[in-house]
Amino acid sequence: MKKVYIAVSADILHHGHINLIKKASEYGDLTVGVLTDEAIATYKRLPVLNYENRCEIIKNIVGVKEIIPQKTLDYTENLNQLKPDYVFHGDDWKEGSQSQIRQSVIETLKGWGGELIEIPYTEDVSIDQINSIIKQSDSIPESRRGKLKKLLSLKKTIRIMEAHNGLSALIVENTQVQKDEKINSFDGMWISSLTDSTAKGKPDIELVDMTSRINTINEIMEVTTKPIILDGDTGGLIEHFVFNIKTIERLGVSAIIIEDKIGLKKNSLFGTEVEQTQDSIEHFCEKLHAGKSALKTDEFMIIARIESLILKQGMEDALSRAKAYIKAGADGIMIHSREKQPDEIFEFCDKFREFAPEIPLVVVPTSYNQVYEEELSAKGVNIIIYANHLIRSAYPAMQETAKLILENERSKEVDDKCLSIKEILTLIPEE
Ligand code: SPV
Ligand code: MG
Repeated sequence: MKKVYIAVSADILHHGHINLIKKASEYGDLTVGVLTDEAIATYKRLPVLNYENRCEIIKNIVGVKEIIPQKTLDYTENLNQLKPDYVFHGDDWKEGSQSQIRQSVIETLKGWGGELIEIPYTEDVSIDQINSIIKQSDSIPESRRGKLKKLLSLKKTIRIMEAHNGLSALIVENTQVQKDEKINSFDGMWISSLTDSTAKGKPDIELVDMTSRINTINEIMEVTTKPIILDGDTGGLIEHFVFNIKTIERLGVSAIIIEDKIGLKKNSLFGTEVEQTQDSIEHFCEKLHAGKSALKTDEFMIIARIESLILKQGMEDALSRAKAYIKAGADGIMIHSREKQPDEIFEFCDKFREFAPEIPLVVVPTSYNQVYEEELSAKGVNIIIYANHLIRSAYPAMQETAKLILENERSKEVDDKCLSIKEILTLIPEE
């Protein structure tokens, strides 16, 4: 009997899958690789059904002989293990984001003379329509709030990008690139105080008030589904924080990060060039504890941000604060640095993991940006935030366009720097 292999996520199952299974099983004993929750989360939204449920469905379909987990989008590991005579897939992956994965399947099969058989994609399946229905329910606060915790349970390290309005959030939501045998995308959004303030032409000194921040959150929430982490600055007065946190939680935000500074807050990347005061451990712990007590769900996370390295207070101070903040109820720790080298961040990570093996650890590699995500991940970092890059890249592009128009006294010269009129008109679909 020949061996046949297909891989499916089976989160949305339709007659196209049944057709594929039927055809594949006619060629021999069919093994189905079911993509794990983690594998699905690396390239699209979190699965609606978990791995066990999806396996239960697949193994009861006529023609399926065996199921095995497929841990990545890439087939290589399973193919090398099984050495199937045939792999079946719909012909829809010849182009687009999965074409590299297809290529590696073809190469791997060559190792033992296996063959890839592609059957015509079942045209009348409107996956887009099904996805858009899921997307609508995915964006409501109740389904959105818990997504960050869920992602953290599935992936060792997640990648977050700043968004400061609906349009930048759509870029975070939808941008994907194919990289080797993976599809890279962002896992969620950071609503930065710096970029939210800058977009409004205001300095990053807690001047943009909570009502305005909530408007930004709502604008972003309305058009996206990925989890949101709010930069909560210092969290403000404890008496105000306990109210604000309930509002933020109710909106469907997944986490707030508050920093241990007090008084007039300035951006951390100024470091000690400007006057900034670190909060006392006792007072900040009181804030964390009060915040945690005010929450209504266990989905929402309060992450404590330590400014000791920014303010040159030393590693020991940073570590003892981390211990105290965890004890006060923090669901995670963010450690910030403005050094050009990652050494102090790496040292913190190593020492932190000695006493907090499970607590989510967040970093913002803006100044030490030569470091790859994989290196941070190996140091035990769970959340990597790109805190300001969309607005920082948009500004020079807009300024250049403005200058070119002034220089030329017409706009023809900026044509190739702009979306065409057709593109801008259709960028945001009407439904
Ligand atoms: C922000 O994005 O507003 C932050 C991160 O707080 S940083 O600008 O690096 O302080
Ligand atoms: Mg900030």
